[in-house]
Amino acid sequence: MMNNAGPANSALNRRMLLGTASAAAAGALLGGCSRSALAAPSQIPPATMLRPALDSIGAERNINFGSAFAWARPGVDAGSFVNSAYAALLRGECGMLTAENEMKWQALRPSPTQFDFARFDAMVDWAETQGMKLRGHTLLWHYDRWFPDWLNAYDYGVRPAAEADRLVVEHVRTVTARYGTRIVSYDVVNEAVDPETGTLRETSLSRALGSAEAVLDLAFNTARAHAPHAELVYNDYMSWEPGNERHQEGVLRLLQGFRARGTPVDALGVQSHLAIFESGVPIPELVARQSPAWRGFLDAVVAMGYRLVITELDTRDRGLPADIAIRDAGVAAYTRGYLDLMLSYPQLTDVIAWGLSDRYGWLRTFDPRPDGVPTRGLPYDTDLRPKPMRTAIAEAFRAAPSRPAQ
Ligand code: 9MR
Repeated sequence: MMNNAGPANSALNRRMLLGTASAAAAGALLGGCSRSALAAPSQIPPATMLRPALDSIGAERNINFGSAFAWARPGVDAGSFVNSAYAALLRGECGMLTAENEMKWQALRPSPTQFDFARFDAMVDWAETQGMKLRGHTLLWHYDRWFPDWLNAYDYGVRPAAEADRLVVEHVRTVTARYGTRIVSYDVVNEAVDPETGTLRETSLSRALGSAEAVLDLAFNTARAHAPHAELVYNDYMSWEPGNERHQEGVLRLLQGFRARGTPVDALGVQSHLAIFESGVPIPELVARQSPAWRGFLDAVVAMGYRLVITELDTRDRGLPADIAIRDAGVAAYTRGYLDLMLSYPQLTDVIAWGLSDRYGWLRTFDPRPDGVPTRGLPYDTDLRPKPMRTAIAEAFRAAPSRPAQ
């Protein structure tokens, strides 16, 4: 269904993209993006495609596979449909996509009174022309570090609670109404729990409205009212590595609170930014060591009736030696151990990687290895050649118990 109910201020002529979606057409629309950032895609060799696709392998067990995709970033060519080699890889492997950044407030809300849907519209259109489902990330990243500057400095006036309510409702309603059933699942709230303390983060919105719980509940209730078809997800990065205990406890408390207050939350988004921090420990030992506590956490989540979604899978390799063969084997084994555990839960049906190629992942810049060699945390290398991590995902899907069709 097409739903253009939102503000009609898109700078793009949507019909230019619908049906054509060519790299040239999309590239011509990049506006503010650096032109030099777009020069590189022509140098990328075509992807080495394996068959069957990961999404098809998953489909045999009723598991969907997908990836984040992004608009061009300064200094990095586009991990996106504007790059035809990468677009072919996304199309070839995925049944579902998430825009990595372009649905965030920072992207959609240049000011309190404006929405700018140009880029995200183009991405939604492209995904749709490729027959791929879309997840929406995120209606509210409840963390002031990632608020637009204007929202951190916002003057809520003489009735702050009413104004905060108005802002949240306006945002969630406008986005969900604009895309209608074109978006099947939303990370309604992202990263509301402080990992150090396990308590909820405060922001200008929570201070104005009275509590963080009130802001999160409002976002979910508004999403349910305006996107009744969609799966509503609380998404966070508590992970299975040691050191995440406070974070996990905080997420469990939040999920219990949602249930106690009747907040409409369907699933926990387990981001799954995995990390091999320790060196010299055999991977099977790491997996065995981390599994029991992680199962305890997941058991508690599903016991409350939540489904699970892997929303942002990648694997940091800083604990492994630089040698590529050793590193790739370690990343694959670690990812496989994790997926085997996760897929033993029938409540998990969607596995989304945070990008398909090491060429584009956020890990390139977020946490460089001490030895300076580029990280290799995604299923394809920088030249779009499949790595052992791709095989690990395929084998985990093949070994997974089948789950009910959604
Ligand atoms: O990968 C994203 C990176 O390109 C952005 O600069 C960053 C800030 O918007 O967000 C990254 O994605 C994050 C996601 O939105 C939420 N979970 C953690 C992801 C990695 O930081």
